[in-house]
Amino acid sequence: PRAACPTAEAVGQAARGMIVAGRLPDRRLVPAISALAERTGFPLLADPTSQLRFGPHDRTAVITAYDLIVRAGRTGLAPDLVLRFGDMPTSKALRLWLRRCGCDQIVVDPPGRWNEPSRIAGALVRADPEALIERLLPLLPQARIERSPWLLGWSAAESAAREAIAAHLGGSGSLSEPVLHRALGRAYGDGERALLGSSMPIRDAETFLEGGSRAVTFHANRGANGIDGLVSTGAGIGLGAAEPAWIVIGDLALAHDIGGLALAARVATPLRIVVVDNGGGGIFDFLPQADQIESDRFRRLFTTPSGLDLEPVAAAYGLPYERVSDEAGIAALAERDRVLAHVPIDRGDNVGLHRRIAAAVASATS
Ligand SMILES: Cc1ncc(C[n+]2csc(CCOP(=O)(O)OP(=O)(O)O)c2C)c(N)n1
Repeated sequence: PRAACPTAEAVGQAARGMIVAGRLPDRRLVPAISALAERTGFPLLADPTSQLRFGPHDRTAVITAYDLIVRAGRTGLAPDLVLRFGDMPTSKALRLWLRRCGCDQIVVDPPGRWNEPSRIAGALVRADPEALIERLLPLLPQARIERSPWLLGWSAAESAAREAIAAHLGGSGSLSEPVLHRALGRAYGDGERALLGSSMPIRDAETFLEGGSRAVTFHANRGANGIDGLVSTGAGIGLGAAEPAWIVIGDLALAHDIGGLALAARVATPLRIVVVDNGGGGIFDFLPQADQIESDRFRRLFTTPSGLDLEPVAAAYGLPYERVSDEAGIAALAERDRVLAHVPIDRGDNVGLHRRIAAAVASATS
């Protein structure tokens, strides 16, 4: 007989199990994790950088709008077991919600990694995730709770949230950051790479990227030095993979690695640099100090816009420049081999728009 496997026991006994997948460096684990979701009937909350949101694999259990769904706080969606792969997803709302729900959490952490900064896991499984899943699958009953009210509840919340977002963004004229990421999600091609910058691209991608059947690989570089070197990193990602790459970054991140444009202009692989020019760091408008400091001072101390004129910057490095102001312009970037796409965004309504969308999702999912 096979040795007992505590993870298989916990998964087999869970009535409301959930898989949470954060950043994984490549697409290697996609078949295994999606097979596990299929076998268990667990909803699969997938950060874009988990690589599970996009691809030809079975995506029926994939939940993309979890940040807004958990903010809405509907009861009945709380799990009794969480099985987590990769980093903790970016969403702070998800992190807090998982902490509050008090359920059992198993974090699968390959040796040499530390993916559990929240310190809420009941168990850390030090194993290669692929090997662990291979071991688990034959021990689990076939689709134990497939099409159960539990999974259907999550799928219904996902559809309702996506519809509420679409209804809200439908009539948008100019490009807002949510609309931009939705459009980018439709433009990324099969086999392409996308590097998502901090602060807002990684967050807005997490909330507004719908899934798709194209195998796109997402990268991010978060943390204390998260906005340094992103142009060079993106150029290196495309070159190393020998695949077309997108770099989606804010105006400040571009300023931090402006010298990287010299490399970006010369790499052999197609490279599309999308600069979300919202006049400095976008996240700060969401923080409490935004209303507590006089606006000029707030701009000088927190948002710190670069003030760069991007057209001559692109010209100086020999990069084709394009100013993009609508969704069709974003779609057209997929045809370009090399471009610095400048997307001016009016930051004035950004926080309000995010809050209205959250409210629309809350009423659609409650
Ligand atoms: C080297 C470095 N400096 C500062 C930070 C803190 N930080 C994270 S996001 C951010 C703002 C980035 O602004 P921008 O590139 O314009 O993107 P946006 O926030 O508008 O999405 C800052 C200052 C960091 N992560 N790395």
